Amino acid sequence: MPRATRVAIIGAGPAGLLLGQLLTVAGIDNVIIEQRSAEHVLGRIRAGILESVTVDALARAGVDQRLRAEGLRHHGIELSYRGARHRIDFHALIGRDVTVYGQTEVTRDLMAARAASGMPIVYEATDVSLHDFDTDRPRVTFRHAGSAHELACDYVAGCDGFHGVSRASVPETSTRIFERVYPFGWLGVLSETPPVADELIYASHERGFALCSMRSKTRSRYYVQVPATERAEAWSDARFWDELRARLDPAAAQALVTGPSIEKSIAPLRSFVCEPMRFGRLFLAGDAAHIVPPTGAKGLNLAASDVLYLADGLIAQYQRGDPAELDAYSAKCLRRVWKAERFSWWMTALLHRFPDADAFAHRIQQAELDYLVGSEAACRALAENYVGLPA
Ligand code: RFL
Ligand code: PHB
Repeated sequence: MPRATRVAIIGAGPAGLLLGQLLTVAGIDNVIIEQRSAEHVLGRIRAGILESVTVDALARAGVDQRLRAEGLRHHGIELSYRGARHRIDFHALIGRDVTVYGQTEVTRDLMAARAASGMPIVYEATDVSLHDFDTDRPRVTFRHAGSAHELACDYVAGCDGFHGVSRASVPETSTRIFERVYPFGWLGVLSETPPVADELIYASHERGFALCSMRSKTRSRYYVQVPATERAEAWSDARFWDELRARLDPAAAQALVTGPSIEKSIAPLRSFVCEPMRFGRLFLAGDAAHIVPPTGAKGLNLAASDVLYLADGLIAQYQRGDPAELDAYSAKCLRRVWKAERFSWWMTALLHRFPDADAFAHRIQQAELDYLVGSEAACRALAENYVGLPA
């Protein structure tokens, strides 16, 4: 176990693994410390849509071979409401597209690259604690396989997600938190069945929102909006498929191929931003600093853009002794983060049923959907945000 490194990275989700790889490629020593096992990290089914900025970041990290071969390029999405579907053609509107490639696969590719690089990664670390990041000599302590360890470093990258130790180590008086918790969650099912359509369908229905997504041409990912208090155990596969079918347009409901679920879980929906994203020599990146509701497919992509900025800042510092990019890190990230927060909040408000919405709110929501599908300008605004704003 190394006793010192340049950058200590807390968390081996996509943010931590990608940062590790970008630094390794640039010749900057780093150690990743993760509290769970590699199998546990790979078992979490999460995001599925990559922006081109994320694909480019993975290419720069040298982990895009399988993504290029197996990822599905999608030129648009479909919106379904009042029994009909309306296509938003990203390619025609703005000449760009997105790639369908699961977060699990991104993580698997990054883990393989880490193993090949020989750079240290510690799984199943417990009692991870951050010390002295307000000085020039930060340290990370943790326990692993029964013994205590201390790692001295120049910088700490807090990539340990929403519930991690990094943000929690910062005094509350040094942060400002912005938060919105939604009164519903998404019940998700993964199944070894062909997707109902060639592209994603985002459905707004009086029974609630539904999303038809996919991982490949033979594996589907579906979601239905459920109350925040709901438990996944209350949903048999049959109940899930009936509810999904009820929220789709007749053609999609007819075409839906069902099968046993491989995974079923509920994700709460939340908007959250912690400002700033830097505290002395501690930098927060990804879900450790911000959460978006999944409606805009932005969570994983924001984690990737934070990490790109952080890697560039650390490279400028180590290779040229130039601290300017690290100094600008928080402000630069937050500008992009807030635009993604706005878009994700807007998509969520547009497509979900809110339990406290009155008749006026319903009419406004319907009018907004009608305006959107009838206006090229509005469709272009959605397309521009969905495929991802420039890094
Ligand atoms: P992650 O993926 O949460 O990884 C953080 C890692 O840090 C570890 N960790 C610690 N390690 C050491 N010490 C500690 N004290 C630690 N505490 C935690 C954790 O075990 C974990 O391995 O954050 P990262 O890397 O920032 O990546 C962000 C993305 O994972 C996230 O934005 C998206 O997955 C969000 N998200 C979704 N985004 C989408 O774009 N589309 C989706 O469909 C979608 N579904 C989801 C999601 C997030 C979910 N969460 C967080 C509950 C579904 C769920 C259920
Ligand atoms: C997914 O495939 O899991 C997915 C796709 C698009 C979203 C959210 C989740 O907006």
